[in-house]
Amino acid sequence: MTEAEFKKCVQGLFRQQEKLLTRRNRKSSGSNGIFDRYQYPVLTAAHAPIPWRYDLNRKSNPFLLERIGVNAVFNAGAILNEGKFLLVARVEGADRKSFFAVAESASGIDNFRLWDYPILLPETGEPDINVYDMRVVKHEDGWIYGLFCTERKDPQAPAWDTSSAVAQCGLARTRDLKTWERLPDLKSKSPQQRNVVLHPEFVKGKYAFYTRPQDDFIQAGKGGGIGWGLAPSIECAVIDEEIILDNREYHTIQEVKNGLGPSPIKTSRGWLHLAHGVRNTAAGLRYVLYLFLAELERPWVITHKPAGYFIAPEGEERVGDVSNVVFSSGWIERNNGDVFIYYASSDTRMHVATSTVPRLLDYVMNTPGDPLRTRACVEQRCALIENNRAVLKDLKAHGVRQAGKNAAPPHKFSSSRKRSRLK
Ligand code: M1P
Repeated sequence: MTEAEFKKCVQGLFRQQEKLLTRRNRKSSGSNGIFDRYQYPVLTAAHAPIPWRYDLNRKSNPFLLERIGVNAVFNAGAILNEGKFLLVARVEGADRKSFFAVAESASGIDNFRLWDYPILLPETGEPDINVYDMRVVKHEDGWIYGLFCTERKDPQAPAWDTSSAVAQCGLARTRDLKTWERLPDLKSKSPQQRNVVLHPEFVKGKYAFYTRPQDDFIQAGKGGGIGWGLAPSIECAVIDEEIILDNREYHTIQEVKNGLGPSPIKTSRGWLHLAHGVRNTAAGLRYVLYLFLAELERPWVITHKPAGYFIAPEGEERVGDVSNVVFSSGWIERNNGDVFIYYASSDTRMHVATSTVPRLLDYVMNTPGDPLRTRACVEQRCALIENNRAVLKDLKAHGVRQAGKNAAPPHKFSSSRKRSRLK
């Protein structure tokens, strides 16, 4: 490449990326009334700045090759800071190691740009091999905390086993998301901790954590799920006792595992939570998002929990490095009650969905819970149909016509008739 050709190619790289970074994002059609999806992902590997990936010096890179690739950008924490929507994204290099980087947008739905440098996170005395999935929490003590998963090779694993890891909760804090102070990792009785989230307020004068104890906890017959525990200090956070706040449950969207997403939103009716549930399928694990509400005074007590999922992977979201996954570790509530839900699809890219606190509360408080039996589920649906028939009759009386109306009455079989028909 001549010098002129090289320059042209460099300009081409920037021009192409600029198109992506300035692209407008619009609401997709077909909302279910609970939230709106958007046409494009908000952050992808292609959003990683050119200087992070290319050596732009013709002498050391005469073919203008991409030197340090980025594989995916996903599972971001989120915070509104000085009026800007900030995502603390998990950026995964082509080398499989993840790190954190802040992306900023004025609208929250498009034009996210990563800051010039990724976060250079301080290490503890026991260096992290990999870090991922930071939850960002503005705590009432005045600090912004980042809680993330830190993974290191399992020291107990035999030499041939090069994949077993120990996952624990790493802690860091900042005032500006640029300079970070690393704190010792959270200590609990569980040998594995992922998806740990800090509650934004003190509870009984202590720091409160949502946890996800594993292995020993489950083997001890305690079930496992989203846990809750208190620590007197954050500089040396130790949880002595964990209780399970939201259990795994047979034949639900969270039968294999679950984990909390971002820190909860405080509403007049309780703490609003976003979490992920995992179930098994013949095609592997399926991750979906669900919501629940907990008491204001006793945040470890759930008051409302709709059955099933709130967001499940759809369309292109279904495919990626780990397919059939949606995962959220960040959402933002604006003063006017708008809620921006940031979720990743298939461990590959970030999306946004928007809703409002009143809508989400209506969904959480008035959607029936899971009765855990198929017959009871059908009864719930029949009750809805029955009510709607009365409403529709009334609407018809006022001249509203229904498209594709099927006037057949609901079948009401007695148990014995049902049995004979099924034979
Ligand atoms: O691959 C799906 C997700 O798997 C893990 O989440 P969990 O521990 O809840 O199963 C994490 O590795 C997460 O980053 C990933 O998105």
